[in-house]
Amino acid sequence: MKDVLFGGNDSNWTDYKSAKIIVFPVPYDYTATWQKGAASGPEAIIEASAHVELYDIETDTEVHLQGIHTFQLHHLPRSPEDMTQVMRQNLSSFVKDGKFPVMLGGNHSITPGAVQGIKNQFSDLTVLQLDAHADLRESYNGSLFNHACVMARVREVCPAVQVGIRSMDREEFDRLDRARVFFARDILLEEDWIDRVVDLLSSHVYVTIDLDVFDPSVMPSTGTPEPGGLDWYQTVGLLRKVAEESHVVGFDAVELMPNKYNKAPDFMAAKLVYKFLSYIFKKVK
Ligand SMILES: [Mn+2]
Repeated sequence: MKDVLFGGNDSNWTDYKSAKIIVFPVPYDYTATWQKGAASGPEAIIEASAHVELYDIETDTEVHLQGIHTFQLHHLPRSPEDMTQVMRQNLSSFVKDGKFPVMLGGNHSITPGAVQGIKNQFSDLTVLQLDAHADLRESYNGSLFNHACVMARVREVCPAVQVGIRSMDREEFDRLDRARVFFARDILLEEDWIDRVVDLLSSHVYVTIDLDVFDPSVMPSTGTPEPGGLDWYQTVGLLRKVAEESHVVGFDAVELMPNKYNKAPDFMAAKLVYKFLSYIFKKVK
């Protein structure tokens, strides 16, 4: 991966020590089941981020002034088990150092290790998952850490709330905690869904955003695009409320599979990351 920095050259990128926000690109996709290509997701998001306006109208803030450090990992192991350990160790030191971590995937299998590392510091953690898929398979393709098992592993660490779900197999359906799942179809029909999601969260929250939670008409660049997804304002509406009502301690945006002929989804992913940071740090000012 090229040495590029989130937010582009004009943003207040800094060294690790003075930054409050750590952007951590994790170009991992060895466990992809259908289309490969998520490994180039982080670079595409960072490249697009240089074109996102640094001023956010809605919050009237410039969150980059908190200091953003783009952390470069020099060796990413191939096996999902070893990668999970690398995520756990790095995330644990980020939060110990008082940093706010943002992981850019790569495929979804980077999340359990991140959650394990953060849980060391925040014992009452809840994970909020935005995703088309339940990801509750016990194991897949011989691994407990395949992207299809992400939420099965997360739920061994802490409680989770699942939003935007619209695809799973029967075995996963039996494993759902129905009181903590918001199907995409129900979201379209219910007005109070955001409040009900927020009510289920604890005070410390980690958010994992699988970009396939969006409808493929607005986010076509994912490995497994599922019709019937969320739109931009539904998604940022939820993120805004979560940032206001809970203490978000980190998040990831995963599964971008860039298409060189359509850069709009890359820009959307970069804008989503910057927008969520603007909501989270609005309180800090
Ligand atoms: Mn998914």
